[in-house]
Amino acid sequence: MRSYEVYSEGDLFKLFINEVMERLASIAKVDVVIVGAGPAGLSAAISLTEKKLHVVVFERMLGVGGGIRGGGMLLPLVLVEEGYPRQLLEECGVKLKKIGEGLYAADPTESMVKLAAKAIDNGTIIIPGITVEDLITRIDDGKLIVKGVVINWSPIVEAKWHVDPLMIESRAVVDATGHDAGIVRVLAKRYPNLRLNIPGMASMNVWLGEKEVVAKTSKIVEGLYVAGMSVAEVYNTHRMGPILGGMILSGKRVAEQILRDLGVT
Ligand code: 48F
Repeated sequence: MRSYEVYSEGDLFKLFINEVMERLASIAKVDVVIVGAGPAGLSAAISLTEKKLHVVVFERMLGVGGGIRGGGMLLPLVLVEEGYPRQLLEECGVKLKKIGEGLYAADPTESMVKLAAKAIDNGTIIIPGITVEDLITRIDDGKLIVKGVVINWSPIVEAKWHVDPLMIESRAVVDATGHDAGIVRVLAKRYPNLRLNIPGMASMNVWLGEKEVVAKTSKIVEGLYVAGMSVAEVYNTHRMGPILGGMILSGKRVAEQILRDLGVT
């Protein structure tokens, strides 16, 4: 008999529950919650954990990679530009093929799982199957501050069951929900006085869109930041198709803003 075969099914249940409770308790209060495990969220997680911040990523689906998983029109390829995006993917061990001046091709699944692996190796906790459905907020001296997120199991949210959620405190929250811009939308709904207008993205203009999404990556209110395609939705910047550079740079930029605001050097 192998050593582990001494454990009955009930013993395994108890070991499982004790361990998972310990893990979940460790994320009750974190430095940064990132909503969405697409390229922007994963890039932000990598930069933040390089500075040793305690980061959790909640992902609604079961897998990582967001919209990139489908490549372009379900054809398994993604494009990557020269500079930091190429450098980061190479650091993660992603195989890149030069297909034009300053332009590389990569496998979408490989790119996403290796970005996720680097984020995890740096200390990021990624939890799939959880939907962030609301925010924790406070008003301090008349100023709205986001203090964390409200979470529920995605199948519960999908089924529209009324099950009360649970809460995670954080010093910063990043809306990296892609085309949903779901967290900024929740804020707009909860606080109509903010008059947050979310127009949606503008039509395709690849190179302009790639620049805009980085330039507009920003803080929405104290404690809440937006990165990746959520930026395009919130600020009506242009869409860009299956290309990774803007997403990776937007994730890096939001991390730099958070580090500055939290006073981390
Ligand atoms: O959509 P997604 O990949 O967003 P991104 O990181 O990258 C956009 C690119 O995929 C692609 C592009 C533009 O040309 O390159 O469009 O900005 O990843 C967003 C992730 O967030 C999850 C969603 O399942 C996806 O994996 N998500 C969305 N809403 C929630 C969420 C939510 N409320 N709670 C948890 N996860």
